[in-house]
Amino acid sequence: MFLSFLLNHANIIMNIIMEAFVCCFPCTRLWNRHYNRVSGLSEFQKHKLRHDFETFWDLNKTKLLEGSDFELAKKQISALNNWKDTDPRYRRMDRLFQDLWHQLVFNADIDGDNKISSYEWLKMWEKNLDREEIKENSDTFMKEMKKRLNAISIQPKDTAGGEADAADKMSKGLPMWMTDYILYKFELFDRNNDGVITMDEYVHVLKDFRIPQEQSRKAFLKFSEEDSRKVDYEYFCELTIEFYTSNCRLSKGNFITGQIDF
Ligand SMILES: [Ca+2]
Ligand SMILES: [Ca+2]
Repeated sequence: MFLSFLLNHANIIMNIIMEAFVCCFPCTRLWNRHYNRVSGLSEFQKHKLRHDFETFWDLNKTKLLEGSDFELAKKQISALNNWKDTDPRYRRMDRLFQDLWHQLVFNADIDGDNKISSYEWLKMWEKNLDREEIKENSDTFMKEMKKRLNAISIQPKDTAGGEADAADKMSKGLPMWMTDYILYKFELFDRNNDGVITMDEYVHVLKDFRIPQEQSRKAFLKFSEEDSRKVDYEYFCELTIEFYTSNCRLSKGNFITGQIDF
């Protein structure tokens, strides 16, 4: 009888014991916080998000995201693209980075040290991808995405008039600031500003983020279906949203950051 009670309530009992242990030994709180507490994301999702954090965000490789990473990003990206500070794309990047940094600190900086650790980054995504959170945000997110699609100056040539449909087809569940971030990433890759990302453009940009050319070529071939599918803004949005939201290893969006092994 007693054994049966223990078996039926094993989870609850373990949680009570763990909580009591953490109260008695505060150092275990730290251990839990850093290694064991992002349970809302799969190991696969964490792996993808850590790669994104290390490759595209923590540019000075301090394992922390700070204001200085954005300053470095601005320098690196404007040099890569020859964007002068009068270029609308530079101005948009500048505004975006300021906004991104404030949003990240507001949403992710749990310990208030004005730095985002990879743990805090994962916790933010765990919250973003929470089903209730998705439900609340999705309508507003889609409205913003449509606005970006309508306002963008580099309209995909073959999809005139299909902007609203394009937004409707997209997955949901991303924070609002991602609408600007996705446009910025597209403009970063689309070096000749013709509305399509080619393999050469993609490989060239990722080389600047220390991704080996052979690897980024393989990644491009995967998400472009052996270079048979045009990577225009609509498809890029689809892939990027898939990268952040999908828990399926077969999703083509998994490869959009140049990672091929998971
Ligand atoms: Ca850093
Ligand atoms: Ca922090």
